[in-house]
Amino acid sequence: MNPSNANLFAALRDAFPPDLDAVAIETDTDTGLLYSWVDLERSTAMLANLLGSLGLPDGARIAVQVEKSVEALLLYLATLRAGYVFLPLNTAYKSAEMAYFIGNAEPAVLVCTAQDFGWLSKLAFTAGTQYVFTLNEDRTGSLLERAAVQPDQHTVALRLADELAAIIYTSGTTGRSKGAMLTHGNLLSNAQVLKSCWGWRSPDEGGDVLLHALPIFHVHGLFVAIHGALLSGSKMIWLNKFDAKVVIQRLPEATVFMGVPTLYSRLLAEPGLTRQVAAHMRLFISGSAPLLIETFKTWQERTGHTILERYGMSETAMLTSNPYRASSGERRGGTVGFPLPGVSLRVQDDGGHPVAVGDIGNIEVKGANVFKGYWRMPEKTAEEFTADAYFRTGDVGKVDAQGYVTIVGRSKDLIISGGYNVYPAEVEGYINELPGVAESAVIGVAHADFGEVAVALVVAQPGAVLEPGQIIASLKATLANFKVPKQCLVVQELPRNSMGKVQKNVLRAQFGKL
Ligand code: MLC
Ligand code: AMP
Repeated sequence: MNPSNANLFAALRDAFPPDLDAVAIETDTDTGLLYSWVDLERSTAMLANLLGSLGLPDGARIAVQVEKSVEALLLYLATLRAGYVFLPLNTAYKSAEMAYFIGNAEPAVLVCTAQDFGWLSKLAFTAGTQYVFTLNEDRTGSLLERAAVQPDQHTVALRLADELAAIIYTSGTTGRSKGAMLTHGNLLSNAQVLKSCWGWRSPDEGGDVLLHALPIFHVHGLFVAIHGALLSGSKMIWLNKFDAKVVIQRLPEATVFMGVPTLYSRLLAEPGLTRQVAAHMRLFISGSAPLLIETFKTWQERTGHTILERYGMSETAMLTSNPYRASSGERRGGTVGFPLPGVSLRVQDDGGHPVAVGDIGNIEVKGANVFKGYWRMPEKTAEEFTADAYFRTGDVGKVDAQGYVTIVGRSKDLIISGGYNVYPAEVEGYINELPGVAESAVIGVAHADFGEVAVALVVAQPGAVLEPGQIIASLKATLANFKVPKQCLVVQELPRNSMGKVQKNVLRAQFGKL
């Protein structure tokens, strides 16, 4: 490797194990495909050569909205390798959301499924995208056809640590999504810290096997899980979709599993989850949303394993983690552990002063993992950083005398549903545009499966009659399904404070038990 090359791919490839013919990824499709490390090397070279042949400008964005597949992962790695910027998009996003992302990011290349090619290519070409390729879950499509005729050797593009590797869109508090710009340095530094903190084992240390069941268009499945496995030369068992029964079936072959809390509660609902099937496991990690203490305890009782909970976000990758090694402390349920090495984390009051140990305040962070800013939103970026360069996470929490961090809430109006973020402001914006709607408020309500789900309270315009089922159906046609309120209620008015602001706490108290 060129030591001056800070390209994340170079570091990941450097960690490939000596036996390149060994299995790197095993899928769980009916065909049970095996990909060796040589396959990863050659296929990312071919895809990177394809991207390189297109004459794209430096910093070009490669937007990708495809179903999860190993080939989608290869495309991510090839984008890094070629030095372009990866822009993954949730497959749940519909046309209005996609129009915004494409218009805002102006990707040079879009990769989508053949099924969506018609409408998405029209949208992309109108926005100035030069190339639209297709990639389907069954490995068909123009992307792989075009890559198949490319050479299988490729020199990794030279990148500096502060050059962009990926843009991850996070929904916006004001309804506008913001693209978090993550650099090669952000991602690599975080991956290296997690490799050491979570004790990832290279093949000569006995090896790890990651059972990968998360989507790969967000930080958790794409960065935390995949970088961990690749940086330690570990094999992955690759599931395109989460299915509790299949996860339990494959657990005896795995050593590491990562999930959002919904995955853990769905696994607990399966009688097949026993100590015996989990006996070979080294580590269960949870994050992206609060893990209920009941889930933490029941998991311990059923499997004999203590889930390690960690905390992070799209803008920062991982920030804190419960200890992996007993010598560093116990894994404490209800907490997200200690700040990771290299992360400075502080709790401030609304006036920007530190709170006393154990007191609640706003969590602010600094470190090599913290993103470069929001794509083309310098004012928004400036707002989210303090004068001394700490990033305001929007999470509210406390740090106890031993240093354990607990997240107690959020100052940002955000609902986390099954590990996906739903910004009420965005959903309200869509509801308010529907005929007959005067105004609306979207709140988060506790839910046994998703932890929290969105519920809408809607006020009709004078004389209008609103049909809740119709409102939900209209939203389903335009918005990603996970953002659509699971319930909609028509109310006479919304409670407001003296400033005229809707009092969501009052609504949560009134409707929170729905
Ligand atoms: C699916 N639905 C959801 C939903 N997922 N609704 C609310 N919240 C969700 N998360 C909808 C479906 O569209 C469907 O609607 C209905 O709910 C039932 O769906 P399902 O079949 O039960 O869902 P399933 O496909 O099994 O998906 C559930 C899930 C998935 C939990 C497996 O949501 C998931 O993979 N979540 C993980 C998200 C994740 O990776 N987050 C990490 C973000 S990174 P209908 O109307 O059709 O019935 C991050 C940073 C960090 O946060 O710290 O990690
Ligand atoms: P995202 O923008 O999708 O990356 O979501 C990041 C947000 O998820 C954080 O700001 C937190 O609010 C939340 N989050 C992540 N991990 C945890 C956790 N372990 N406990 C509580 N909240 C979490």
